[in-house]
Amino acid sequence: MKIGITCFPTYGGSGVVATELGKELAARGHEVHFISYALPFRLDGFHQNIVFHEVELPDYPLFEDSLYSLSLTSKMVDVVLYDELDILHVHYAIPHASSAYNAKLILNEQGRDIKIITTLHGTDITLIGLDPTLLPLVRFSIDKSDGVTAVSRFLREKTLTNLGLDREVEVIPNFVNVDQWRPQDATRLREQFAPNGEKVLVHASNFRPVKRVVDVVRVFAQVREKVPAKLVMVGDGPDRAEAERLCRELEIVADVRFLGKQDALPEILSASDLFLMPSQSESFGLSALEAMACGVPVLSSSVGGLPEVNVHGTTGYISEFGDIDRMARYAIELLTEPKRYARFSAAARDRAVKNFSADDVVPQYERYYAKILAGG
Ligand code: GMT
Repeated sequence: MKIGITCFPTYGGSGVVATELGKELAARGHEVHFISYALPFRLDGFHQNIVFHEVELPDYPLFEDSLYSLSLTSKMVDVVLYDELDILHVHYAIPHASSAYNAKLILNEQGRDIKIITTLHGTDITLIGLDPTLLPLVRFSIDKSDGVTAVSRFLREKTLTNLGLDREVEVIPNFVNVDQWRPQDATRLREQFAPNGEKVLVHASNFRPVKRVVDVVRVFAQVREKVPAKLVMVGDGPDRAEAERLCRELEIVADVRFLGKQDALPEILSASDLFLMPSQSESFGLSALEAMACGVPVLSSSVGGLPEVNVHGTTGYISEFGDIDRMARYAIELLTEPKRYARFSAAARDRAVKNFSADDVVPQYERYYAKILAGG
């Protein structure tokens, strides 16, 4: 099959999922064409069967705002025609679904049919997609997609209710390559993080307000009073400065390391004991799944699709969003009971392998492509 994939190329779960899907599809013999304004950051190295098409923007003084969504449409038309794509699969509805629908209209005029699949990831439905400046277009372009998938049952329900849609939305969960994301020997890194054998708590995100990184610091501060522990913060974003300020205020700077953006996440996770995800909104929680695949239990909030990933009392614990005391209690419980911890760690890895491995989930996309191409 020849598949065009459009996603945001920068840091962010939807771009990660799209890129990993493209790599997995290419490894299965499909021809994959990425169409975006920059090379997706996880598309490192050379990959057989993968081509990247950069969307160039017109440079004209009259256009004060970016015309990206229009240039994207034009590039989609070109790639569909000249690389003879079978399907266009866009990740994150805004603006990709409407760009793809415009491309479909243009191609139809030329007697060329192209099927469009839109995968919904989260805030395209739960937040920015509801903004009155975008809502009519988001609703229309999702409705006009030949196929629509959502990364969790929660997001499927939100799509239908928030947008008032009555259409089929297939749930295909996010996935991990469980050979790459697995417990590794990270003894040396652990010694660096925790030279005196302290427990290591870890958080990884884009530090946007929705991730509640300040809650991460507050939970850690409580845990540290009962258990010798260190906190490792991976990623960067608008709330990093506030989290750093809070560490200074709480006088825990010596026990917290802000690493910024990092590539070696499987190793960092393998050197950690507990992953914290106290988010305010999360349609799935891909980084929680990555932690689980590395055998790291997750302490998360109960919002959105998180309970579909993290099973309370088995792979970690779930608390009401904002309930810092409860999260800290759960963390202390797990970190001080070695037998229970070992059970949770094994169950986290087991759940990732059995429910969310690329080998199981990618064929779900392949079957869905086939169904849509057959007019289903
Ligand atoms: O929707 C967003 O905020 C952006 C998106 C992204 O690109 O990071 O994140 C969403 O998609 C991820 C991949 O499917 C999910 O794991 C995240 O839970 C989801 N974020 C939110 O729902 C806030």
